[in-house]
Amino acid sequence: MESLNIGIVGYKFMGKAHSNAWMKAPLFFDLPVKPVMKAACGRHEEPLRDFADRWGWEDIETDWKKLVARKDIDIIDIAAPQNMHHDIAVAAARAGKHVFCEKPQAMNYAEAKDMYEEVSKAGVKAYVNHNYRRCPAVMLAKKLIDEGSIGKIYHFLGEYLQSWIVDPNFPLTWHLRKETAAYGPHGDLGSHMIDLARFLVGEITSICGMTRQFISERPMPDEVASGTFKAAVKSNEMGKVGVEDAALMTVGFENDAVGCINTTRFAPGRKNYNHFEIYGDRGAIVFNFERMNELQYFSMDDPEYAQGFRTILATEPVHAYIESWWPPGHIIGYEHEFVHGVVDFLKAIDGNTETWPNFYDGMKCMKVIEAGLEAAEKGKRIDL
Ligand code: SOE
Repeated sequence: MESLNIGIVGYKFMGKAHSNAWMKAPLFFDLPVKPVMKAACGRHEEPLRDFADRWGWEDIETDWKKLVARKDIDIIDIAAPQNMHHDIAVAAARAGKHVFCEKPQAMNYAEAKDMYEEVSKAGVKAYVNHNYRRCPAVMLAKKLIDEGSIGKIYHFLGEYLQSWIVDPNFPLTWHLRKETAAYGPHGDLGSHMIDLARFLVGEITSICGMTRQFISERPMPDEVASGTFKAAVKSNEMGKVGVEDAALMTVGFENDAVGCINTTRFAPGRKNYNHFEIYGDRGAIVFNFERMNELQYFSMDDPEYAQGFRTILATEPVHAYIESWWPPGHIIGYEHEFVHGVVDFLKAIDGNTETWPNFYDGMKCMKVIEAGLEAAEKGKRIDL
C-alpha cells in the first residue's frame, strides 16, 4: 500500500486534534493509502520535541519553509493560527504538496482566493477543516434536508456561543490580536456556522449585523504556555484587543431562506454551544454540538396526534462513519470528526476526487465573514 508522508505545522490544540486523527484513521477505517506522521514543525524546539515524541512524529522542523521543501513530505497539515495559512498553503501547493488546512481558511477574502487559485493551478488536493460537517448527526441533518423531509427551508438560525474569554484577566492571546487573527468570534466561530449554513441550506447572498468589543485591553500572554482556552499571563503589561468580542448577523440565502449567525466567547454556561435550528414548510431540525450524537427532528408528515420533536441518537451503523467505531449508543466525540476528515481527505487524494469543504468553500466562507464585518462597520446590508 502507498504511504503518504505528513508534515504538520502547529503543535497545540489543533496539532493535538490533527495528530490524533492521523494516528487513529488507519486503525478504525480501511484506507487506500497509509498516512505516515513524518515531521512536526513549530517555533519552540523543546515543547515541539515533547509533542513529536508523545504523538509519534518521526522528526521535527523549526522552519515551515524547510518542511515544505522536504522531498519526503507529501501532505502539509496547517494546524497553526490563520495568519500563517496563506503563505504555508501557497508554498505547499507550489511544491506539489496536498494541503489539509485548519479553519478559517485565511485572514481575508483576498488571501483565501489566492489560496484557491494556487491549489487549482498546482492540481493538488486542499481541504479546510470545518470538522462539524462530519458529525454523524449533522450528516443526518444533511440527508433529511436533501431528501426533502423538512420541505422548503425558510429559516437557518445559528448561534455559536462559548465563554472562555469572558474573564477580563484572560490574556491577549493570538485569537484577540488583529495581526494574528483578523477577526474575533465572527470568523473563529462564525466560519463554522457559515460553512454549515452553506452545507445544509445554500449560498448566502446578503448579510447585515452588529459587532461589539466588550474588553479593550488584556494582560500580555506567556506565548508558549497560553493557547486556545488556555490562559497563561506573562506580566501586568497590557495589550490592546484588536478584534470584536461578539457578532450578531442576519443573513439572506439565494433560495430566499433567511437566518442569523450569532457568535460570542462571552456566554457563561455555554462551553462549545454550536447550535442551529432549520425550519422548513414540512418540518424542522435542531442540532446542539454539546449533545453532538443527537439530532432533533420534527415532521409535519407525522399524524397530528403524534407530532413533536423527536430526538434521534445518530449512533447506528446506518449513520455516517459510525460502522467503523462502536456499537449503537456507544457515542463518539469531538475528535472523531477530525478522523472522518482525514479519512475522506486521503480517499480524495487516492481516488482523485474532490475534497469537501475545499478551498473554494473556504473562499466563499471568507467572503461572508468579510462582508459581515463590513456590514457591521457601515451599518448597512452588504449584498454578496
Ligand atoms: C476556539 O473558539 C475554538 O477552538 C475554535 O477555533 C474551533 O474551531 C472550535 O471547534 C472550538 O473552539
